[in-house]
Amino acid sequence: MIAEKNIGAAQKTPSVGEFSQPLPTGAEILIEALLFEGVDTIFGYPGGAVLHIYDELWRARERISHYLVRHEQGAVHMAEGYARVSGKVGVVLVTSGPGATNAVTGIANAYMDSTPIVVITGQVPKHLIGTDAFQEVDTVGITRPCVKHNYLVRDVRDLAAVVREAFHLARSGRPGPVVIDIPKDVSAARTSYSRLDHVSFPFSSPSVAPKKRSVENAVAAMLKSSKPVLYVGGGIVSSGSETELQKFAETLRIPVTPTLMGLGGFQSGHALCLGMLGMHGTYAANMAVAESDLLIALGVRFDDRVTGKLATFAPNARVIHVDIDPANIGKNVAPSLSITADAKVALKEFLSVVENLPAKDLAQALAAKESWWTQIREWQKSQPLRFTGSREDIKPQTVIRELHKLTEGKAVITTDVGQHQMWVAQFYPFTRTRQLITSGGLGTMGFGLPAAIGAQMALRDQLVVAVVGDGGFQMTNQELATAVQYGLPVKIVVMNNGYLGMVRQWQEMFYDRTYSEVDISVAPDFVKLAEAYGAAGFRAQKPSELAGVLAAALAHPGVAVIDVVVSKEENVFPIVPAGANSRDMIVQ
Ligand SMILES: Cc1ncc(C[n+]2csc(CCOP(=O)(O)OP(=O)(O)O)c2C)c(N)n1
Repeated sequence: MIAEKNIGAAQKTPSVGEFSQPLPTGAEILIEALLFEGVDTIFGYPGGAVLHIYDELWRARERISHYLVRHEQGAVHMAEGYARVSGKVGVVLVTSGPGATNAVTGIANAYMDSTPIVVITGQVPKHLIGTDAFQEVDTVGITRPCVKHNYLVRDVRDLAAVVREAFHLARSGRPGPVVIDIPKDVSAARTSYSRLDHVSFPFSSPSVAPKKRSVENAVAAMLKSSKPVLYVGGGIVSSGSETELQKFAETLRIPVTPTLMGLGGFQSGHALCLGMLGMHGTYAANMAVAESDLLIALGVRFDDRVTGKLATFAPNARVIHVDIDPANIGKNVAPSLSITADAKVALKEFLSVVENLPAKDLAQALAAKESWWTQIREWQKSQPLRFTGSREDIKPQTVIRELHKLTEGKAVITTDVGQHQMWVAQFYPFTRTRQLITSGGLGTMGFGLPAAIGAQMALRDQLVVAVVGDGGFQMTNQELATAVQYGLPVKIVVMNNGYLGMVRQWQEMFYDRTYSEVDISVAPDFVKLAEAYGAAGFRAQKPSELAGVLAAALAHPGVAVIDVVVSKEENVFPIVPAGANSRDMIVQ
């Protein structure tokens, strides 16, 4: 994992760039290498080990904008939000020691959700490494399990090649985070700089087309199947294959159920869409998977929040698994047929086979699925997503419905983790990819606000709304200062139930209502908090106030926090208890 070993392409063939001195420093080289990658935005926080880099960054400020955050975790979540809405690589710069450790939650989050980011960390000078020097941690060691790759750059001559490789790794294949740890003396050392335009990456094989035979076998199984389900995830988003997916599902009339990370990858309002599956998925989606005879899994990883008890997940189904990451295939569920490929490439291949079918074969395949659709419509009718309204309390589900109405379904939504996250997934029908930015794999409270700030940075003219819990908001609300400082007009809807709601729900349902350490009713006044940061604060306490307050806050031109006081003990339904069978959903 150190640079010397891993630079497959490190062509140490210097060509002198245009620098003030004959030979540039590591810091100058870093900036040039970042510019070469097209970087114009960095989220970061300075410190001793990165002072040379910050010094150069100041000189490069016309070409790269640096956004000063209030906590390094916020910087990484901002880079994630930025990357996920734009499809670009997000970039973070933090110092050694606590700067790096504060960034770890974000790095792990990006790893779990396959988000392309490059995190540059300062390190103590080389001669102090291993001496417990001030602000020294083994960043490469600490981040090793949660990065796609990491580097400790020991020689300034490697730096340009490392940056080139890091960006390539972050964005290629299954995207993810890459860490570059740069000792202070390396950022000060001088060498010549080569732009490495023509670097090849011997360690990465170009994406290969799926085998013709596998594609034909997969399509044959789909034609024959009388109860197929398309189970689609974040891979649809990363590969940008929503158009192919829709066309394919429509051609064979196969029902589609997206994961949390796949929401928007297939239009929620589409007649073939069953809604999300899994722990808080719809009844129809979970029943369809439970009864299915063929599960076509595209860009998913069979997460336990989706499968519940693995042994009884889709018990009657043959599984076709398409994923770009071979490590994902067979990890949790052994497929009958696997295709290691980009989802878009695979879908195109499937389509080309289907489109050349004789009309009679296609008609036969569609006829075989008719009774399946009758069954699915019955499930949908008998158990739709629902909740009980109230005249006294604002119901959290109503907040999401109202938000959907007021934003005409078009806003980019980020969330924290908890009940509100699931209500967003259930009650805000997403119609496009990259519209919902949420922490799926790691489940990181505090993700919502910084992710919204990063998203807003990339999408200056779009409405970005963070829906957060009163618990999660208190983990990263200091980033309100960042939003205000840079004029990023995010709207933050705080679903204030005075509890760590999702934990309280589990305690109510599975621990005899023993509410152990979940009361967070002692909290700041969120309106005053917003005002203290120079943002606008709004509050809705009664159902009659909700629409008006939300509308006013969304129309506010700057950063706005809306404290929505919601019913305290609402539960998310359906729920599949952890480790249970998905057909054992509790619906209400
Ligand atoms: C950093 C972190 N710590 C703990 C948890 C465990 N956890 C999951 S949901 C939850 C409660 C969240 O409460 P709140 O933010 O108020 O949202 P709500 O569930 O009420 O919508 C907790 C503590 C977590 N996901 N992340």
